[in-house]
Amino acid sequence: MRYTGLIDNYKDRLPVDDSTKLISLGEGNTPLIRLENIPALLGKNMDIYIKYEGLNPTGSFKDRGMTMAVTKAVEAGSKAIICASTGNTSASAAAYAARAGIKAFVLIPEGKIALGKLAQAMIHGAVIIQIKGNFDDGMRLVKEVADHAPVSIVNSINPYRLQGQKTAAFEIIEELGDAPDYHCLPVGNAGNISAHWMGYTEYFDDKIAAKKPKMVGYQAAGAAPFVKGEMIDNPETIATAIRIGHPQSWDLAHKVEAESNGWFDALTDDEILAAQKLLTEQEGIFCEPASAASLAGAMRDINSGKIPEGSTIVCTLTGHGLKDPDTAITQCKNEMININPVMNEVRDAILNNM
Ligand code: AN7
Repeated sequence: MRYTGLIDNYKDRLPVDDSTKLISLGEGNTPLIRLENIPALLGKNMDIYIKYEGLNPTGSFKDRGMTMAVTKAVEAGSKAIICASTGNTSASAAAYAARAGIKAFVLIPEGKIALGKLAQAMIHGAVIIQIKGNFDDGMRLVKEVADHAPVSIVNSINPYRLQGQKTAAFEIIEELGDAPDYHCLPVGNAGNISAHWMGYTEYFDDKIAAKKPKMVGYQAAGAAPFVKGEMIDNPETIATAIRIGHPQSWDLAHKVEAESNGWFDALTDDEILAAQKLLTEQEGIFCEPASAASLAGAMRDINSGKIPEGSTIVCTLTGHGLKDPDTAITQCKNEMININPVMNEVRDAILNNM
């Protein structure tokens, strides 16, 4: 059977009917990869799984929400969508708008989105509006302008986004046979952690899962309003995807924390980059910096015993590493070897580096 995307796969659990025209690029159904080498390095007996959301059509989890949001926008007769974005939402909105034959307007913080994401928004033909401000400024403007122009907002304040994104939890339960003990995610606006909790709760209530996980949200230290307990006006982090100080799902996320007995914590940029590198070198999995916050946090909490030995853990890697080539190259200090095009020099390069 050909896989035709997550709405088709879960149509009984999503707000569509037989007459709804689905706008899909085959999103969802992403790999759940068991870590082989990192648990041994930690010296712990742990089942750590990576939900590799970077393998969605535009390279991030946003596609799960965007297929729903754009499907419903088109169904409602909308001819244009709009979002503020740290990059991935704009890339996804641009692609799904192209697929639907409608217009995408994207507000991005000038100079603060990763190169791959900018390339995507541009090549798909979105109208790119760079603002001299950050994501939070963009979000405020998008909400204001939606009352003055015929555009549908496709940020995660659009409830269809979370409906689409909850399907990641369904897939995990189906593959593991139950929910994990802990689910770790990077947190920006906190839409995704809230959507996962919706999915876990739905399968638990329908007795498809016997348990629900503790939800653990990790932020970048310079952009950690949930850890600080209040909004932040000038968020800063190398993980530009989660450079957000005024999360849109503030109340929802606190509900998730309380209901799941989970917690929020923050990682420094150095910790985030170290986890990104460890994952690429030890497991062959390349994610963008923001995504690595989930593994960085999980490793810290495993080491401290906060996440006990023997637990089953899922870490979501929200975006592909190719989204941000600059940060990847900059952090690789191992220099390239430059040689003349002769065999001896190639041989020496090999023998000196075995
Ligand atoms: C790779 O694209 O907010 O906590 O505008 O791109 O649901 O906000 C991106 C967020 C984590 C945080 N990882 O998810 C945007 C945007 C990556 C991301 C998050 C984002 P939420």
